[in-house]
Amino acid sequence: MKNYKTIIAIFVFAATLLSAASCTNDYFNQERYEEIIESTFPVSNVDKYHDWNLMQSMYVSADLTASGSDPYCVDVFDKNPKTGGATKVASGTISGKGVFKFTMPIDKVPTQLYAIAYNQNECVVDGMMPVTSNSITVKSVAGKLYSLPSYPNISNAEYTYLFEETFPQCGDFDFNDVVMGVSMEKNPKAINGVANYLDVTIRLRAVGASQPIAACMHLNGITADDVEPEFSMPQKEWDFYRYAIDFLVDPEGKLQEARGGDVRIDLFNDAHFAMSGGALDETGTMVPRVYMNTKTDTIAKDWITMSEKVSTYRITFTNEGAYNDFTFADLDIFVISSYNASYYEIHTSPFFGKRVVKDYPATIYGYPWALVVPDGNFKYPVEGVPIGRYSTDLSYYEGAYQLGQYSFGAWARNHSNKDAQVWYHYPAKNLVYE
Ligand SMILES: [Ca+2]
Repeated sequence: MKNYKTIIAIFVFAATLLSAASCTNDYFNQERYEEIIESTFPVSNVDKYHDWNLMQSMYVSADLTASGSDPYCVDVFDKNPKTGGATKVASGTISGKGVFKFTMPIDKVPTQLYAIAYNQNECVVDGMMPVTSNSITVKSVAGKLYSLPSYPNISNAEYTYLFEETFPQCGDFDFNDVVMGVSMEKNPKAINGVANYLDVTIRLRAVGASQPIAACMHLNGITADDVEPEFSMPQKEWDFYRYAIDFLVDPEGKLQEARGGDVRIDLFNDAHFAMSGGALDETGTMVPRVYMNTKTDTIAKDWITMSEKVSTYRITFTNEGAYNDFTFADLDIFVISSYNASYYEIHTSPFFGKRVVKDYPATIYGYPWALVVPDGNFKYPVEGVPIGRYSTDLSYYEGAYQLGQYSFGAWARNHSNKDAQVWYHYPAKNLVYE
């Protein structure tokens, strides 16, 4: 019965979308489309007000006027960086007084954070600060100096961007079609003496897809007036802009303009080719169109294991306010896949429906085809296993994150359920890629 319903839904869906492509947007039956998605999404009764957000916006309020008007870098850590195992969660640059933003996982807002304010010559704040109303205060005291920080091996907070390639169609919602670990490091002029750099490091972890997928990075709210026109990335031994979706062109180190006026960097044209490191299949002419790092079974040989591919993009900010306020909540990394002769962009929340590169004829706001999980060690589902499943008929949780009240399904059904906001820490054994 269930399968029959799904087949009919997919058939109607294809017909609906066909009319969308052949006519104008006005002929697209949005209501019918939403019904189809509702009936095929693996979790039933999804929260209508879901924002699919796992990040909390946080603030650093700094007053360094007691130390003069020189710019200082303020670094924030989740614990004392001298004791090991600390992660850097934020950096900003402050001359005198100022505020800057960062994000923390919504389920892990701490009661205190460690802050250091320093420049090339001196350190004026060094200690644990209480968190009040998602904010910490960093204040220097006249004449009080600490030794300059030199902490080896402090990692930056890394978030995981997960994509389902099938938008605007339903898919298996395993959210592993492209998996990227993303971290940001602010390296301000107060430390390097040159400029306010933002380094975005993207760790391409998996491509659990069989069709070509491109990717792009849009810096929300950042225009050409806020940044230098050129960015840098390390030279690759293979061409990130070759193959399949012959769509994005090599930006050759120049920031491009997004629709609406922000800046963007096209990342790659073909996730398989990027992940393979430029390797082709046994014919030597085709991109290996197989699952990469999402399968381990020995039955079908439609998969390979690849090393992760890491790239750092350096953007130079000229607008200090924009630099300080730029957080993961503004980092719109998305993928592009083709369906029915159109290219569709698949964005994470809150960028659902954004048109950065080109227009496309469908939008749906209630359901996700992409997620940001605020954890660099997030274990994504193995091929074909939905991230979570719940049907009111059966009333139990399934899928890769199925731990009852701490499951993806429970979160999908109620976005403000505090217990369920921790779902991403509780993978089901053998249903995630390890
Ligand atoms: Ca997949």
